[in-house]
Amino acid sequence: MKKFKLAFAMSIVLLATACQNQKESLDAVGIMPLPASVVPASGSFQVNESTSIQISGDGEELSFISDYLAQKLRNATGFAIPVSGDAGSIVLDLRSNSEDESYELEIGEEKIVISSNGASGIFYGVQTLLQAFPAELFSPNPSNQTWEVPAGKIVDKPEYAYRGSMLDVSRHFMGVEEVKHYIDLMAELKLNYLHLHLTDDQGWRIEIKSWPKLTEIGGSTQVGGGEGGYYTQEDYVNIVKYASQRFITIVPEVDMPGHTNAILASYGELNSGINLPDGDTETVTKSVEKAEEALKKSNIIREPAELYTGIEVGFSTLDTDLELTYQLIDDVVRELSAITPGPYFHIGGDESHVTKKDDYIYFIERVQEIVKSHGKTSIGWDEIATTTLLPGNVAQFWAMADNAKLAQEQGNQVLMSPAKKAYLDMQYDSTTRIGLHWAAYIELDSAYLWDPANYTEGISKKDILGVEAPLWTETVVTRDDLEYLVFPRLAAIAEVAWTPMEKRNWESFKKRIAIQGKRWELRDINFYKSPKVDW
Ligand code: TNX
Repeated sequence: MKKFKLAFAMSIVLLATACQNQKESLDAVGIMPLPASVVPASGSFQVNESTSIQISGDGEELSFISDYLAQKLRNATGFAIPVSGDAGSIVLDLRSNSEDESYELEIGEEKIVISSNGASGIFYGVQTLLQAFPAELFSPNPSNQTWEVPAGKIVDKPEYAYRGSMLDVSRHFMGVEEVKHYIDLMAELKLNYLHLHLTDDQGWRIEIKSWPKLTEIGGSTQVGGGEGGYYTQEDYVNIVKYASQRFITIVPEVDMPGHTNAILASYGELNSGINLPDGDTETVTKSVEKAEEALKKSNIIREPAELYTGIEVGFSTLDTDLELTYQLIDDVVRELSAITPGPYFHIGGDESHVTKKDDYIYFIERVQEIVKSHGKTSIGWDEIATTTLLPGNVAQFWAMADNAKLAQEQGNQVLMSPAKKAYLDMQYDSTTRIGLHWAAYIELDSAYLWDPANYTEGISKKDILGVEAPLWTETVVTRDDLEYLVFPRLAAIAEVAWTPMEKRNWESFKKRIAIQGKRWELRDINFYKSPKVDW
């Protein structure tokens, strides 16, 4: 009897070790966003002291990517991981130099090959490979363990061309290091556009050399009255470069003609004196009319507006009849376009509640021409679709389905950021410490369970440029605040934008996001532990 008990105990131990040694399958490692196709094979590849990286193909981009991969592997494993053009067990094979974002990742027992016709494809293949390792690979400290990836083949490409996020650096300013930290985390999710909301009523955050008071005065505060801040053009160039190395294009936004109190506080000569921060829309509109009449009758002396540190919206407007307004815009668009390599310039255009409709139309149409004259394509919040859009310009849907439809009818594409699904500043539920809830409470499953191509009547896949998740920062002060609202929802939005609808599945996402959670945890990312997930 004793013998039998012993044998039984031993077999349990053996079974347990066997289970432990049994490698995960490539389709269970938790790749985020889910690739288009994953075919697991038996066996695994092990990184050890003899592992090296071989690059095949040319260019600065490829050498950046190989260093990026080598650095991550070195940090975690402590191995040397040399990079060369001659030989290596991890091969980065850049076959041509197109814009191709698709890639193949083949993991065999002796060799790993990532191939693509574009450098961005190689970069995404690297992101996928890193996620195929144990989560500890993401720890900043080396750990002593085996570093294995299960064998198999992944063939992958994104569903949408534009996969983005937005940071509102106006309501609360965020320094260059904070933005870079955000870029790092975006890149891991294969996001490729970062929209910077650089100006709003509360603050102007980008140096404009020909209008220095925009930052001197307009950048001097923020929501709650803190000291604010701004990027010098050098800072901005630095961010643009850091992002582009990680295949992220910066989209600068200068919000106008509303959301412009910081401009009007900086240059009194631009202020028609009709911005009144309080009052509901109707009373504000009446005041506008009164003020306009007064302006016409008298030679009113223009005075700077007061700086604004509250969180109301819709009370300010540029003077659309004033030539100096367009001089300012031309200078701003010119200076900012010259340091923005990406194709887009975001002109805002939202919530101009105190701009008369005809003035708004005249203004947006004229500003689109200015942007075009500086070689850029305009994006604007969905309200701009109530004007005549230039071909190729993009309306960013956030609230009004009718506006998205107006853009589509004009033959223009829509960028999908429905506030009820994609707004990262919305609270998870009524107990969330920070955030707003005017559009919805957005739990993780809600952020995941929607289809951009089936969200708005009349807007289908071909009308959609992509998906963007904005973070408005009225209530976001620290890095912890930001991380808490952004993660894990940004991963959900990244998958909405990357993975074809027919492949997406909440149960699968739920399992993979728990693994992603470990990767974040190892770096002290303050993500929200949604009760919908078994973390
Ligand atoms: C609406 S969305 C705004 C922003 C606010 C945001 C808060 C949009 C185009 N305008 O000015 O920050 O709500 O959720």
